[in-house]
Amino acid sequence: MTGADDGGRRGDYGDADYARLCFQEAPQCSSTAVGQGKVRAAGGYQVKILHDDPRIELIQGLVTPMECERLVALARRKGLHASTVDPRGEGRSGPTSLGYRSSQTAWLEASPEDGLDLLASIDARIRNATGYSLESAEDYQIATYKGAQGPGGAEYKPHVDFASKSGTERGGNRLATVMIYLAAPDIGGFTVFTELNVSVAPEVGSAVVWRNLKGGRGGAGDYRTRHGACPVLRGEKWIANKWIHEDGN
Ligand SMILES: O=C(O)CCC(=O)C(=O)O
Repeated sequence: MTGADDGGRRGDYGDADYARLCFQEAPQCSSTAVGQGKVRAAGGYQVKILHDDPRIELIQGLVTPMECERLVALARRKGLHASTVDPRGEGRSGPTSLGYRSSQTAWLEASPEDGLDLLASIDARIRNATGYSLESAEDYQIATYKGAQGPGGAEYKPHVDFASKSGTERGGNRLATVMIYLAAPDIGGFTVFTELNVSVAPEVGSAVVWRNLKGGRGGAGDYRTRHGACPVLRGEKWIANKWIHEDGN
């Protein structure tokens, strides 16, 4: 599935928890300092449990630094465009950024030109580490955020990843999100879960994973998973999103 918009779901502006997590607490904490500090092994990876319910996990070293660089190069080659979102959260109807998502994105399709060998290999690792089927997953969305001091650093304000209306998504709703950090900025760019008081420092090659629907397939959207990407203040941040849908899971 390819599209100009990412189906991202609108959040609120002027969010106090977002600001607090991004600007007051984030500089002191990182994925190693937040959460309950529990670790488990899955599919040969070390998985840090950042939050229990809903479960937010960090799969460490899912992708090597060289592979991260290759994904960035593939996205540059494909061409990056201003990120867009679905204003109503009803499907993939964009395109607009509505002033709350200021990253740039490219979609890598399962084709040799887009690095099929690498994408298929990462698919297999995600399957092993999470147990999810990727049968109805979307293509990899690569996104980049450019840094700037003060206002202007690219960000993605708080939102949820699921669609508010069921039945509007091909393959069902977005059951789970796997978000891989491909490049970490010098300052800023934490991923913050505003309802859970969790902030995650970008760690190259690691992936944050969470389930968007309560109880899994057929469940209602879990608004506790509301999250945002804090402004990047210096340097550049790159991520790869893999949205796993309900069908096959
Ligand atoms: O970049 C991040 O840390 C979060 C990205 C995100 O929430 C999204 O792309 O939906």
